[in-house]
Amino acid sequence: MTFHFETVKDVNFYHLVENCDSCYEKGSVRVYPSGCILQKHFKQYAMEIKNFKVYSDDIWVISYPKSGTTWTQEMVWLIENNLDFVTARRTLQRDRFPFFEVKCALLRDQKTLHPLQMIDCLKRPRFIKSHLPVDLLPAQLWTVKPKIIYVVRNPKDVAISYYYHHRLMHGYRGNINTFVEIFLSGNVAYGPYWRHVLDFWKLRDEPNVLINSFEDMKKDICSVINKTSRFLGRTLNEDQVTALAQYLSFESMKNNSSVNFHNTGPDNEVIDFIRKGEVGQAPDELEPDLIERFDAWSSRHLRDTDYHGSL
Ligand code: PPS
Repeated sequence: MTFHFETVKDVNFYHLVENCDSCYEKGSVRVYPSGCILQKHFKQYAMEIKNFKVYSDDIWVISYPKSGTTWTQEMVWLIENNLDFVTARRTLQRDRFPFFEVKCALLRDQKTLHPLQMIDCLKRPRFIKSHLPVDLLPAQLWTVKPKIIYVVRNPKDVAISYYYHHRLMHGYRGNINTFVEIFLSGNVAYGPYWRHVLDFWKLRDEPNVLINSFEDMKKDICSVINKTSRFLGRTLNEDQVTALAQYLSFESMKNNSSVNFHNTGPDNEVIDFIRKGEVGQAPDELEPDLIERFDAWSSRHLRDTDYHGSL
């Protein structure tokens, strides 16, 4: 596998550089083949990530950003840790289930000796979150074959959630319609949505891959808990499933400081990380014309595919 790095020069990407306080910088790179957009220091870690040592008892939760990652991580961690709700509430999720590439691709942290070392040295079994697309992930994921749970969410809700995330985390000063246009062009962090999702969709029959959807979790969390437990080789009784479903409810997660936090956006609005958690937010958030173009964009990308996940 060889990577090709291209400096992102698009005007709408520069809109994000100028209107965000973090995450976007001049010199950010688009990494091919998938076109994933990451900060320029990713170049020095791309091969190390590709060669990163994977263990068969690792558990990876992978997604395009804002697809229900945190929700899935909490479900998976609790299934694997005998429903230890006390430790889950007491310990920040990012310490129990760290974000693999965050310091290699997004934040620069001078204090860290080596950004992958912390992940490398995690107590096993390791719980690892990533938003990297298939082509940038460690190659051993496909030879050692640890359990991977990929979560998808319909792209309009992803784009809307990503907009609020940019206000919360990066002080984004632009408006939602502008942001969604940039999302459609693939010029946001992590790049093109459909490439990310479809590359994983092709792997859905791999025995070590489970694809869940945000929409199924909303509709029937107990079924998703059962399906995920079976995939992980665990059995939960009915009372345990009910208790976990309660812990994973939107209200409960919103009131849980190991996963939720809030910040003030650029217009002094208070934004929670666990913000709204709904399916089908587009009619309240986007202009009808943009929704139409969004749907046409999805149809174009899904032509000649057998995708029947979140739409
Ligand atoms: S991140 O930053 O990429 O890791 O974000 P991610 O965790 O993937 O997605 C955040 C969105 O998931 C929603 N969420 C939930 N919805 C319903 N129920 C529960 N329990 C829940 N937990 C997280 C969260 O609110 C974000 O979606 P939006 O639409 O912004 O509310």
